[in-house]
Amino acid sequence: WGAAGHAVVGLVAQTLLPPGAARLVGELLSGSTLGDVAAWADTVKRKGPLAYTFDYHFADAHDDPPRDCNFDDARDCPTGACLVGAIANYTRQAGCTGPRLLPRAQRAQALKFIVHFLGDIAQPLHLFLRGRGGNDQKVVFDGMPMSLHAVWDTGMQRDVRAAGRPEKRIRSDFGGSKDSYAAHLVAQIRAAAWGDASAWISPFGPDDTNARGNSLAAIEWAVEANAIGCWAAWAPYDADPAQDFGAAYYRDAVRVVDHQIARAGVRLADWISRIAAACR
Ligand code: DCM
Ligand code: DCM
Ligand code: DCM
Ligand code: ZN
Ligand code: ZN
Repeated sequence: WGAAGHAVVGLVAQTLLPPGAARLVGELLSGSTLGDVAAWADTVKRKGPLAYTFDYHFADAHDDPPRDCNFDDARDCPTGACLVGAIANYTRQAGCTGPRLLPRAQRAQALKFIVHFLGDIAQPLHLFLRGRGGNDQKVVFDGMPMSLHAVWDTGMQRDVRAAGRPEKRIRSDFGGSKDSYAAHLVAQIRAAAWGDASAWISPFGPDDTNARGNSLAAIEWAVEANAIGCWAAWAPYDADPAQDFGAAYYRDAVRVVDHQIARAGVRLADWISRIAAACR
């Protein structure tokens, strides 16, 4: 997601945090909210001392979408240098279950990575090798050239960096307000618009990892987002790569964007509340 999508994931989660978890967040972030810090990880991944985190924003399924979609942790993240490994690593750094508590600044930074990566793992195109997650598929969205990846990251929502680009969902339905969009998603969650949201919570928790050190819950989320990307992102792309993606493609895919951002917000609130429970 772009900055707006990440912020909305954070805003949804912040609203759903139980009091103990909200206290931990307030302490570590010095009063900033999950919405404030959600996009930070994208600002440090390209250059500077944290450039090694670039690969942590996605996980390349070596599958063949849309004919055959699957995410296989052993095949697709063997070294842990991808989303499902990064989520385990930063969860450990932020929490209180290790041999000793890490310095506060390191825990705060780890929390900011968690907020971001639980968003990225719900963006279906972050779970595909094909076209580097759709970056190589050059398409048109409401008359503007962009990659298929950018259609999902920003085109369908709103990129605060680029006023001239589409702000489709947030602009056309929420008056340009991320807060209104987040409030709408929270209302949908509470009304069980997608069914019981507690079913989105993995039986695996922050401490559950496999032999590669990858997060078992994150692997479930990766498998799910890859399967969704198969029919929601790739099949309608291949049906007509020359279409304007702001029309029929948008109308179908934006429902999936809502669902995935809502899922990410619910999972993030639960994840942080479980981390906080181990800190008391
Ligand atoms: N992003 C951001 N701030 C930056 C760089 C990127 O908020 N300084 C967000 C908006 C982008 C998204 O990250 O659309 C995806 O990053 P990119 O496509 O540049 O890798
Ligand atoms: N922070 C951020 N984005 C914001 C506000 C704050 O990434 N919009 C980060 C910077 C710090 C942490 O949150 O690491 C706490 O911020 P501060 O100490 O400035 O309140
Ligand atoms: N990306 C991805 N899968 C890849 C490579 C990149 O999902 N295999 C994401 C990371 C950025 C965006 O795509 O958010 C832009 O990547 P790039 O800077 O490589 O064009
Ligand atoms: Zn992206
Ligand atoms: Zn990212």
